[in-house]
Amino acid sequence: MFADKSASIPKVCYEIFVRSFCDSNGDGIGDLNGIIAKLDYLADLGIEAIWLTPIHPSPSYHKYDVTDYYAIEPEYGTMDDFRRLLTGAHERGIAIYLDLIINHTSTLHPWFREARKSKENPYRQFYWWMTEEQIDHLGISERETSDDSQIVYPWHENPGDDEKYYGLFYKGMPDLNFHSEALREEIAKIVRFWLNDVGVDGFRLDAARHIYPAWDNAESVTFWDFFSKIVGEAKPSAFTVGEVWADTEEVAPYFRSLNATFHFDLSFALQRMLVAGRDEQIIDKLQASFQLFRQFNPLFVNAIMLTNHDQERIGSVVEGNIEKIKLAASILLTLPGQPYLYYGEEIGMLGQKPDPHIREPFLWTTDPDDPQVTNWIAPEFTTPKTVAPLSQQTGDPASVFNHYRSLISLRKNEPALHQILAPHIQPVQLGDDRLLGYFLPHATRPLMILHNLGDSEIAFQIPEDKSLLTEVLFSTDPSHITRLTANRLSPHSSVILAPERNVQRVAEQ
Ligand SMILES: [Ca+2]
Ligand SMILES: [Ca+2]
Repeated sequence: MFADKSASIPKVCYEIFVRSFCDSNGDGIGDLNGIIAKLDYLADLGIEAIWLTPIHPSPSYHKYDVTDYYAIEPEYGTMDDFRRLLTGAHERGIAIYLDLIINHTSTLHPWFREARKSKENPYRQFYWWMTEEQIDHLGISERETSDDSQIVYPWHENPGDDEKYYGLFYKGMPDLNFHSEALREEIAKIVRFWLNDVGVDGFRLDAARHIYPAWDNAESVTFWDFFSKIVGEAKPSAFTVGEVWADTEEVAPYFRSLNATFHFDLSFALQRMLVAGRDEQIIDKLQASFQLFRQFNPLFVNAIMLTNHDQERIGSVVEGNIEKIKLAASILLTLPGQPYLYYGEEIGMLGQKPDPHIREPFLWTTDPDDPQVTNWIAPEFTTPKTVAPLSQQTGDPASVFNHYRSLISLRKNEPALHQILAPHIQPVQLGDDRLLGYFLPHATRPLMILHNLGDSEIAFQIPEDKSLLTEVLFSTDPSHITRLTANRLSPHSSVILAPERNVQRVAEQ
């Protein structure tokens, strides 16, 4: 049931919020040709897969409410542009994942325009409809808010209709009802179109846990079995990564059919840890979640991130502290799994809610009139005054950008660092919760990683069985360049240690 895709699983991925990344035609809106122009940049950074936020026609700026699943949003380009993007990415060994939003459509989608006309309309069954009495009878007129939806009253008025429609996120986004076989067939056609006719490499699956509403939620996991079967039949190599924004326990069953799911619990734990400057047994928690995931799929892919387009940017979480921004990257890029960088993290972009401001324009150069820089929104957090633009960072060995670039390169070259399938990690006890230590067992070359989360220098004691790991592969502490010189780490610094080569050679003889 689980195909071995290890050889082709991208090692480092990158989420692009299309509207903000790069503009190619001077209208201030990021577009597909802008992304094509930056493929060399992404390849040089070491990216092997791009998750594009939605590119289908949609009335909103974020485009998570689709009106046509077969077309490209005109603001972003044409189908020809998209095909050229795909070709260009593939030439550079970069996969393209589409953001597929099938929990809901826009109210302007032709299906809903039809459905709302009458109860007899054949598209009526594509959505959820109930009278006030039915809603009250089932006790579902209100819901508890969740991390991904603040909506309390999910039933919305259709003028002149005694039935209301269900829209979990917003009245402009009616939820689709997958009890409809006709709808399932439409979704299958859409999947085949993008995988086979166009040739994308996979999907990021929006709102995967909400596919069925709370009162029917057991069906949500089962739905993805159906969906994955279609994907597997259309293109066995295609990759799926689900947004299951919930506790690890609720996430685990989705591995039954999806290749990967995003690890939200880890993302928030990393953020808390960086803010507090203290470990919260994060490695033990990771081990426990791996054990849980394995029960549903021995080849689970843990999709890890610091933040995404729905969370405040990591740069702002750590209040713009460059050392902590680098520390965050050092942790993310040394943990097992498949990391997803959110565009701009690699230059230390800042951003706080409301949502548009965690999605501000990428800062390519210092030129205030640089036509590549999008300007659909006036940035409040990421400006040349607060964040060094990329052009300033590329030549600076101490920049956030070069930190990311070196770590990504190391991750891709060290087998212990890019354990994606069947990952192994063990905590290393250092006797101080301001320190985070872990060991990555590996037959080729095991590694030990140490981070000082605190803001003062800390001395530590390395456990006896790890005492031979003294060769420095990477360090942000200037006192440890090639070897671990003393058992001390400077504030917010990290070291990646391997067994010393001489010792390794003796041991092998
Ligand atoms: Ca444009
Ligand atoms: Ca739903």
